[in-house]
Amino acid sequence: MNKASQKRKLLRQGLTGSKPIAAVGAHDAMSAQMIDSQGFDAIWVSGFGVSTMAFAVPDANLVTMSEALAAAVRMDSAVNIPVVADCDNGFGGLANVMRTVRSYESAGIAGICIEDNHFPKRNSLYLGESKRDLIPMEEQARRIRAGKKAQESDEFVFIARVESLIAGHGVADACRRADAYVEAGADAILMHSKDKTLQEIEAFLTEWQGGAPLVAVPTLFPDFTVEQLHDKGFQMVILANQMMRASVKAMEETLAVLKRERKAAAVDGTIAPVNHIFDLVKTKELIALEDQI
Ligand code: SPV
Ligand code: MG
Repeated sequence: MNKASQKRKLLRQGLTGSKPIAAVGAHDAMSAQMIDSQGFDAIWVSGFGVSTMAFAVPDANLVTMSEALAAAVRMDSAVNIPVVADCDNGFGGLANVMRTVRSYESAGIAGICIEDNHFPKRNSLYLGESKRDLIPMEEQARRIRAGKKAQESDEFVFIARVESLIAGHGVADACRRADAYVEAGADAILMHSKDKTLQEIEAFLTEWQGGAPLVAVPTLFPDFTVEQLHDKGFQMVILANQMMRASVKAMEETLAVLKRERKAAAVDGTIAPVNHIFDLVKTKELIALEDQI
């Protein structure tokens, strides 16, 4: 079995297993490698993270499909665990969704996630208007059906993301959309929410009859552990942006000290030693290999 097949199998097993999948959001190959080496189950290629850290642009469909795919491929080659790539709204209409599926599948990515936000999207955590339109449910189901038809193997995983609770359409709409997307062939449903109290999510979990594994992104209900969310009914939990935020804070703090002190030694005690960086990318092993050949 090749590596892509193995990772897809792992992801599928995780989605139906007795334990939750704990995924962490990465924004580049090194953050992905660190997540893998800490023993997490999957990498989430965060669109927010890639937009911010690789391009310094808002998470608003400014990164193209090819740029997002290249970022996902770099992360995938740095890890042994499955990679689930955030593909926003599929980068356009129905044909874009089909091309996205084909491109990510043939590049060896384990799975993708596509949301029902209109192009150009806004990040779901951005506090703007309280209610906004989504792609009509039938149209999004048509796109999911087309995407599933476009995939070559049965192994590739398509997660459909429902934005009803984020966009102010309520629990009944969330249930209808989850049903429609499962019916269209989605392998799992990501039910996004920014309700800190978890009331809407709890109502959805009570009302929805099910039919596919559920995925949560608990950025705005951060007090629940992966296991607690699993007990509530989520099979996969994505800690989506903590690595990006950790990096930004560390870099800002380091720069503030460098700006003030104007000498390298001022930050030496709080940053990673150079040898640790060499170790992270296996520099010694590379040199030994070169010497052997
Ligand atoms: C991302 O990480 O890009 C996500 C999750 O889509 S969220 O930022 O919560 O929308
Ligand atoms: Mg995103």
